[in-house]
Amino acid sequence: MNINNRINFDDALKLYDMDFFELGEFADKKRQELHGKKTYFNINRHINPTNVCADVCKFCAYSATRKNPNQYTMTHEDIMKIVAEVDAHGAKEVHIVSAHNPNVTLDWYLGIFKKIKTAYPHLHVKALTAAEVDFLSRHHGLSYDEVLDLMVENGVDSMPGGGAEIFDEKVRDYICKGKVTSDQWFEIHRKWHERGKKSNVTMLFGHIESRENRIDHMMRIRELQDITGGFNAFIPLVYQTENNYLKIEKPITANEILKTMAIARLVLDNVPNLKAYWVTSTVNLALVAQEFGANDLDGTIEKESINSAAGAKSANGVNLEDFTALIKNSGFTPVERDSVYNEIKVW
Ligand code: V47
Repeated sequence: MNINNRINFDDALKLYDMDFFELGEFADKKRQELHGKKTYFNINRHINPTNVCADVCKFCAYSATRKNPNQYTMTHEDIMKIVAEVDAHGAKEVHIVSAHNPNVTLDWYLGIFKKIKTAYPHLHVKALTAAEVDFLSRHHGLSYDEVLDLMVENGVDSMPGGGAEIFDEKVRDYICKGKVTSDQWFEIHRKWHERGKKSNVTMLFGHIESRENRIDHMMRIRELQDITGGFNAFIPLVYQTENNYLKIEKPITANEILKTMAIARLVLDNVPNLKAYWVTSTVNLALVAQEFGANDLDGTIEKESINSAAGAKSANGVNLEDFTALIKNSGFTPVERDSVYNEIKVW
């Protein structure tokens, strides 16, 4: 196999039947060609300001309108208090993602970014998934362009990759009917990239989707990336099974997760970074994923509410010293990066 040749749908699917370790070696070769032994991470904090949601995604355990009776909506003051703490801890990025709350104003969603950027201009604001952009557009009668312009004006630096779930329309309809469609998700990211901005793209896998659905998901990403080059990282999110309405027969195996990572590294030849998001894969598997194509482990996170609501052990993040030691002890070089992958420090 020549890892520099573009892989088509059928060949990508066949990679699942390849010898596990041979596949890993191919992905590792590609990873080393791009990043050597460097594993990137950043010092960041996830803030999830409200869990009140107008949408009803079956996989979500975070939304207060489903099984979670504990509704909350932070005030701007609450959020600014958290930002002050995380800035004092040396975080470089705040990753702000909310549910789709119909009870708050547009200024509640957008004005907070301006407040953060005014008080902490050095902090990178990664905020609003395409699903939130679509919700704000529908709820406030604005076009996508108008919402995206307001994001830029208020200081959003980059967009996270959430809300992508699985792009196949049939599966998407089953797991999250009514929220942003696949075409709309891509339209929003295309428009964001056209503004000279970067974003990420996720894939929620390990539930009812097929291998074909995963490859199709990757192909659609590769297609837009050929046009805009705006995606920084691909982030496969392993489905967490607790406290939600999407029941599955068997949880996905570590073997299948690592194969999917490796295939993503090979298929997404135009997306520079593959993130093993330790929150959903566990830290241990994320460390192994470094040998299956992953070159980024996200960050220390500090607090996280969306995935931990569904069973992930990420509610309180990880300690920086432990995190970098684990990367080193697994044979890789921990490199602290900023949100757009400039290197800050080799640990
Ligand atoms: O879009 C919801 C997912 C996402 C579950 O861009 C679940 O750097 C697993 O997008 N099991 C939000 N996943 C998180 C996200 C993200 C995370 C880290 C980094 C970046 C980035 C983006 O969490 C949602 C949804 O796909 N999610 N429920 C669940 N039960």
